[in-house]
Amino acid sequence: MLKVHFVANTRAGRVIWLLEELDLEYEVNIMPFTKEGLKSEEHRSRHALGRVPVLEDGDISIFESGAIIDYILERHKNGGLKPSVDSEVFPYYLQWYHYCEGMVMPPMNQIVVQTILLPPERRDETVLKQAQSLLSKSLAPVNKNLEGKDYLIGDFSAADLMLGHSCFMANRMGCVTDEMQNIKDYVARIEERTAFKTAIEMQ
Ligand SMILES: N[C@@H](CCC(=O)N[C@@H](CS)C(=O)NCC(=O)O)C(=O)O
Repeated sequence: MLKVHFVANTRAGRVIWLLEELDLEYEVNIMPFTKEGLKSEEHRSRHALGRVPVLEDGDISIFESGAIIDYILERHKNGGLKPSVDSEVFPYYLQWYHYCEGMVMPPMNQIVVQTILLPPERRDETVLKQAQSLLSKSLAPVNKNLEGKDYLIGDFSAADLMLGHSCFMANRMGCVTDEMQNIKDYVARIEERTAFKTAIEMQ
């Protein structure tokens, strides 16, 4: 049975969302977002940095949400939620899938560090402003791409599990401005999905 090591309100929600979309059976180890949970010897043996998500499948234990999602699609769902290699949207599927961790999440991480994780006396307003500006710039092409489309490549795909989840998080953090109406509509569409609701409500 697939087992997901999970913390609420993190990227681990992407994996639960996928498993729910595919209607696959899984177990969840819900951990608190605390040093005791994430940085325990037990969890560091699964992920040296003490992070989530981690997926176990029999003897296999892997981390990185993008790798986990692709692994599940290939090994457990025969490439479902992913266009075929010869499809005309395949290159754009890959592009948006990787744009998430490559371009959108680095400034998002910095914003979380500067507004939530660091104690107030160690926060840096300049670093925060730079990260907010970079996040806005990174989201602008996503907003443009969504013009006239329900999802990133038209039909719902695993690229939405990655980048759609980040858009949801960015919107919740107040980082999606009114000019990015396509992203706001996209997030509203995602929030209507039953599988997404299950993942986001898991505590
Ligand atoms: N690129 C990794 C990022 C993993 C990551 O940083 N996860 C965060 C939660 S969203 C975490 O576990 N943070 C705990 C910490 O920083 O101590 C992925 O996509 O899985």
